[in-house]
Amino acid sequence: MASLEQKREAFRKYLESAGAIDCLSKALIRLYQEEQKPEDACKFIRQVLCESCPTDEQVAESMSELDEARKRILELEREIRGLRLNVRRTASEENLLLEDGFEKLARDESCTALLKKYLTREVLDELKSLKTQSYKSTLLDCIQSGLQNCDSNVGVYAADPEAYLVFAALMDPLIEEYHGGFGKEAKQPELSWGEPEELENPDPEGLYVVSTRVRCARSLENFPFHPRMQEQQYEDICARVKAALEDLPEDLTGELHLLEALDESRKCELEADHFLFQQDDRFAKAAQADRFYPAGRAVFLNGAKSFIVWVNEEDHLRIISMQKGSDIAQVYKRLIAGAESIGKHITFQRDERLGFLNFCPTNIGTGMRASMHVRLPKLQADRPRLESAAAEYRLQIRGENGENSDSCSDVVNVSNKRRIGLTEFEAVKEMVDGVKALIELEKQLSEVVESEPAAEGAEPPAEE
Ligand code: CIR
Repeated sequence: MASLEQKREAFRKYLESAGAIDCLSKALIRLYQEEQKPEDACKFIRQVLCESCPTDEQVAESMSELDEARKRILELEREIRGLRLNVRRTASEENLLLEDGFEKLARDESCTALLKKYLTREVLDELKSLKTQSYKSTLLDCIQSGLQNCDSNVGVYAADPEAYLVFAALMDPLIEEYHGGFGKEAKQPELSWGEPEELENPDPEGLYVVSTRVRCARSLENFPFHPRMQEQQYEDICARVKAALEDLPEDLTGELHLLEALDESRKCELEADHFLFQQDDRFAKAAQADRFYPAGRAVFLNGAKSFIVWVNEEDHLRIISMQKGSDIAQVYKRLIAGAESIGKHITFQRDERLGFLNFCPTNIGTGMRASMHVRLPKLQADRPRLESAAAEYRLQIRGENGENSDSCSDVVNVSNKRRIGLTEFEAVKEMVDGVKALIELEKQLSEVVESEPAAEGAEPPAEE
């Protein structure tokens, strides 16, 4: 085995024969010869050894070129995304898809979508070659979700605000049926919040109602809806909303979280608390609600998490007020304060006849959905009774976890079904009166009224 001495000698020989000693000596001699000894001797030696090493200035210049190149790559990637998503079908491709979709709906006997009911052969022929002037939206842009999903309830989304007028032959009867009567001659009343204190708490003892929520959908003027949105428009909306949220009344102030900047742990936290909107709605996805996602998507939360704003989810804006318990007056007052404050900075899209215009025809007029999570075990066990009571009081019943969720717990989500043809106050009152009636019915069905307060349930989910 070689001794340390022998190993050293072998290494010295290697350095000599490989020219390393010469090279290092030259560098040291150069340093020796320098009259003005450099402050950084190592840097001097490095530069002598590597004659082609870049100077500090050259490195700085390369770094800035790299920065520019990175920016350009991002710009080009953005341009490619835009080009890809903006490829338009030819008229004949569009026609073929409409005809195929129409046939598919006709063949599907289980399909109960309003789209199927109102897209008659005559209506299809009347609308199939029309386009909105503002954004060149077509019939297919509006019905692509319903054609892909035969199990839709409605199946239609407006591709831009003008679509409600251009495709009125389909939209009008569908709106009339969904909202339980809003005929061609009907006109949405002026915005009227009414007096929140006049709303009676339907469960003052806190025995049935777990949580209360009121939301309104709003769109910004001069923007289309998802199918015709561009990446920049999502960002512009978000910037406008951000500026408006900076002027909220003090008790509503909070933080806007951009989805693209949200780190995973914060995202999970918000998701777990149900404050973050979900991206798994296949109906909205098929209507292209995920275009350029996550561009411009954001969630605002006040400190108490009782005032929330969703930006560029299904609608440009969802303004939400919610809390545990059944104090509807307080929840509604907060909603009004938030919506009014945002409305000072943003002009919302509103039509003379149809009121506030939003992506889904179920969310126009007031755009309001007031809801309560109510513990109704007896009624939940007697679905026909629950459903007939819901129809009588113009309510929509959903599962505890929002739309398209079946309720397998005792808690049901009760909301006003119609959003157009009544004032904002009336929409909320419709829900409150309905909840009161359902509680009465539940009491009748129960021999013993449970005495344990229901209000200690989980955080109310921020369903759409
Ligand atoms: C459907 O037709 O079933 C879906 N497009 C959802 C309709 C109503 N809900 C909504 O817009 N949030």
